[in-house]
Amino acid sequence: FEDKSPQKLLCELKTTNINTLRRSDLPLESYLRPYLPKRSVFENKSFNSCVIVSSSGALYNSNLGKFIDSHDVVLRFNNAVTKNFEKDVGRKTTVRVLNSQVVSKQQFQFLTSSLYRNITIVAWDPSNYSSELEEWIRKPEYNLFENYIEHRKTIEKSRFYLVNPSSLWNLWRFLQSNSMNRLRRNPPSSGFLGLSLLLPLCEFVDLVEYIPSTRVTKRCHYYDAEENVACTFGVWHPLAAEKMMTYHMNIMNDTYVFQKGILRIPGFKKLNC
Ligand code: NCC
Repeated sequence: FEDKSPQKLLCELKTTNINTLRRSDLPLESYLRPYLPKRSVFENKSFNSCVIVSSSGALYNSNLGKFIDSHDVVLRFNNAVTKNFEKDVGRKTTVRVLNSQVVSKQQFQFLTSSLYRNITIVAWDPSNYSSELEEWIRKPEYNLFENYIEHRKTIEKSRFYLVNPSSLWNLWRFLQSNSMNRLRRNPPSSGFLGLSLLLPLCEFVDLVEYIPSTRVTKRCHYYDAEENVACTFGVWHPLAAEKMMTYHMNIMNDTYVFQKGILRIPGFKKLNC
C-alpha cells in the first residue's frame, strides 16, 4: 500500500462494512432470531476519544493506565483482566471484543465471570469463506450460540452482539487487496476488528502497544507470564498485515509510537472521501 495515502486507505476501510447481526438479518423461523437485538451495536452513537488496549505483554510496566482511562470509550479483548494491572492498563472497560472460544469454552466462565457484565460485548466466530449466514449458524467454529442465548436471557440489560461473519471476510479482503504478499485465508484478529468497529464512531482512536514499542517482549500478554512471539507477530491471523496497515494510517510521530507505545488513527467522521 506504499502508493496509497493514509487518507485513501481510511476511505477504503470506511466502505468495508462491519455489521453485527440484527433480528431482521435472519428468517422468521430461525431459533436465534428472537434473541438478537433489534439494532446493531453503536447504532447512531458518537464519541470523542476512544482507545484500544491490545493485550500485549509490552503493556506490562508501561504506566499507561491513566492515559487509557482518560478516554470516553475503552475497548479490551477476550479475558484480558484489569485487576492488579490498573497502573499499566487502567480500570475502565466500555466494550470487549471476544472470539468465540472465550464465549464457549468452560475455562473462561463466560456466564459467571464479572469480566462480561455491565459492558458492551461484541463476539465473532469465523465462517467458511463463502458460506451463507444460515450455514454458519448451523455449524460455527466454536458453538457460541448456547451461551449467547443464555446471556441474553438471564443477564439484565445484556448488551451482547454477534459480528456477521461475512464482515470478517470483507475486512480480510481489504487487507489482502492492500498487501503485497498473499495472506492466508484466516480472518483478522480481534484487534483489527476492534479498530474497524470504533473508527466510524470516534473522533479518534488511540491504540496502545498495537505496534510493539521499545518495550517489545517475548511475553504474550501483560496478564500472564507465557512467552510466545507469535502473539505479537502472528501465525494464524494476518497480524503483520493488520499492524502494517494500522501503522500506515497512524498520525502520531515515531517517538510517540515507539517510545510511548501509542498510535492514533483519525475517525471516519471528519474524512473527506
Ligand atoms: O491474544 P489475544 O488474541 O486475546 O489478544 C487480543 C488482541 O491484542 C493484540 N495483541 C495481543 C498480544 C500481543 N502480544 N500483541 C498484540 O498486538 C492483537 O490485536 C489481538 O487480536 C484474538 O485476537 O482473539 C486472540 O485470542 C487468543 C485467545 O483465543 C484469547 O486470548 C483467549 O485465550 C488467540 N490465541 C489462541 O487461540 C491460542 C490469538 O491467536 C488471537
